[in-house]
Amino acid sequence: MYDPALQLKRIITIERHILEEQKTYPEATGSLTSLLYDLGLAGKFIANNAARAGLVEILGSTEDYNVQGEEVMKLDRLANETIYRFNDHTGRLAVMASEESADIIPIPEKYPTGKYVLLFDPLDGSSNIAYNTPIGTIFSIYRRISADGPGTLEDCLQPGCNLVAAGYIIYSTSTMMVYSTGRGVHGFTLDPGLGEFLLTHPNICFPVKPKYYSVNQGYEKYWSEGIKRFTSHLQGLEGDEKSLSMRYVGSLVGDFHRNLLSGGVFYYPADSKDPKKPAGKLRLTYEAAPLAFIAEQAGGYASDGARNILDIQPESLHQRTPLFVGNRELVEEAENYLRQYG
Ligand code: AFP
Repeated sequence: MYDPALQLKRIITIERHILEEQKTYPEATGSLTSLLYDLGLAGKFIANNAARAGLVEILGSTEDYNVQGEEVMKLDRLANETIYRFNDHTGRLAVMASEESADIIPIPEKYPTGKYVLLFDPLDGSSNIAYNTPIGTIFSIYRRISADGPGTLEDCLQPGCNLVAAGYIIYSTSTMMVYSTGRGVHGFTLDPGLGEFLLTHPNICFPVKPKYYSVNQGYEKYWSEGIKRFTSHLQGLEGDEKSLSMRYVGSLVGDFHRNLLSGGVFYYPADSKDPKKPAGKLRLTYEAAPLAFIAEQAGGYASDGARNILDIQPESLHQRTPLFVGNRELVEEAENYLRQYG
């Protein structure tokens, strides 16, 4: 029988969840809690605009190029601006860095600085905007290294193992925010009627039996022998193993999220396609490290093919890295193939 009291008891908003997590850290000041909440708010704002993109004609190119030389879509700019504006004045951050900006983003002098550092990819997978396929925002939160005053480049160039929290917001059939503060991975679905993120996926772990592998197989001719053999292995062509299904959206958040829930491995290896990008396309700080943190918290693993992504000390803000992420045993198999065949 429908029991409204029981129904209401089951509803856990993201605010309540974050606050309850905060209680487990007696020394917490509430700053991280508010920062995560503000990121959720920015996510709602971006989701709202993404859903109306076609209608309000904000979809389309700004005919501008970002620091990666990629075309900047209008929605990218809006997402970038949204995250910056929601966080520049709160006194929680020392500095920010965005995939869309060449340099670190200082906190305006008129506002106080705080103890955290925010790195973000405002709208990952933006070449998918025009096709109604999933896109996402990825964020990373570190503690500042510098003592006080304006944050520095060094604050932003920390290895993933220093992450305090990381997460993503996926804009798709529904909008979801998935985050971890190092105590498991939790997913919240936006209820569009309430305008609230509600806990729908507590304690997400990679299923033991993986279902999918995700890679842009169109680039096979640019791959090393090790990547080719690893892929044949996943296809069940080496020996009499079962094959995995292949799924690739071309939007990292979409591909990662699906594999997190279904089990599998995503990889964007180093290839010989573009001599200017020998380490592949993905960025260590904005994409690989935060997803590696989520993956580890969900029982998985992320590697650049030879070492744990979380151990890599970034040397520059927009550094690229090969990325293998998903079920631990699949990523370790990738490492073995690369070790053996290069
Ligand atoms: P865009 O933001 O330009 O769409 O790039 C998305 C992305 O950085 C990442 O989300 C995808 O996994 C990857 O690139 C797809 O790259 P390919 O189109 O080369 O497969």
